[in-house]
Amino acid sequence: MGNVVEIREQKPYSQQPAINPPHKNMVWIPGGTFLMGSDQHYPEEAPVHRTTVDGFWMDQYTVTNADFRRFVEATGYITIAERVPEAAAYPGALPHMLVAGSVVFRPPRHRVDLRNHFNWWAWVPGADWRHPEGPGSSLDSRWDHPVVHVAFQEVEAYAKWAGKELPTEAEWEFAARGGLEGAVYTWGDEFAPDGKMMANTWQGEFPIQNLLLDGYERTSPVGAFPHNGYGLYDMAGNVWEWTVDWFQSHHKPAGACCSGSVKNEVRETSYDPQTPDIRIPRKVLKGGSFLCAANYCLRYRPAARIPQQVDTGTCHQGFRCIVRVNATRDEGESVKASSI
Ligand SMILES: [Ca+2]
Ligand SMILES: [Cu+2]
Repeated sequence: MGNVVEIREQKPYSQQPAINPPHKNMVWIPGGTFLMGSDQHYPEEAPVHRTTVDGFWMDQYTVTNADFRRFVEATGYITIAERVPEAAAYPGALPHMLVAGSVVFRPPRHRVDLRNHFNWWAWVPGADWRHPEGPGSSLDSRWDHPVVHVAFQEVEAYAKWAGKELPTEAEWEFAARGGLEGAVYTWGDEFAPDGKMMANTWQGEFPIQNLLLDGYERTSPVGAFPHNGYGLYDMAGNVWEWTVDWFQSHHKPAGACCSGSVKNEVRETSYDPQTPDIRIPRKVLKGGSFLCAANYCLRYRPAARIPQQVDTGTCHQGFRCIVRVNATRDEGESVKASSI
């Protein structure tokens, strides 16, 4: 056994000082044991439990429209929102739903029943990552905003293309907490310290009154708000972020206010109880979005989580990537060993 291996065993990667980011705009998340979840908010976040994650590198920013354009230009990738759904895959779907499109937030003019999310979510033909609010909208002033309307498979494809991976829910939450044990928000326990807005959320009465105290009605440029203790931006608000974990809950998700799963709602109501195998699995989204408001969905917190069907992107869902060191550990060791 060579010296190199012995040194590695004495000093695990997660405790090593981080010096060489594998890509630009990535920071080292040291890993450790932390209190995951919350007992003070929504039932799906409970119970608080100790969780341990290894160290890893994480994108400081969510993937932007400019980043995603580079991926699409290099690979020719066509997202789910840009494809016409196959009728066979959506039995019972109305013909007008079988067009390329995605789910967009449309603020109602009057106070509405908060129990019915169709009051503000609309299936919009032609909505996709290049047209966040549908035909007529564009990315002209939004190349530095998070890409949205991305379903899980394109997020996975992007990560692979970039030589990165997607975080687990535990890795994401550990990183979001920025070293603050048990704090409500990624920056502490007070929503707006000294009146300062720390994230792009919704201020006012959702969904009819947006006071715009943070300056943004929809997405904001990545990095527009202060970073957390690990140098990560937008770990609260702006857009929900995909993780690789399948959603599980001991409780029925309370409303799933922000999931915006209009298209899949159609599929669910068309389910034949005899064929449960056509159900669409759901992953955990983290971080909350510009649509999260205290009166309805206080989810711009690291413990918050909602389920989302893997085939569905919306106007307030994006992602960021990580790089795990153990994935390259063996390679690094053999390189090191052979150079001795
Ligand atoms: Ca806002
Ligand atoms: Cu929300």
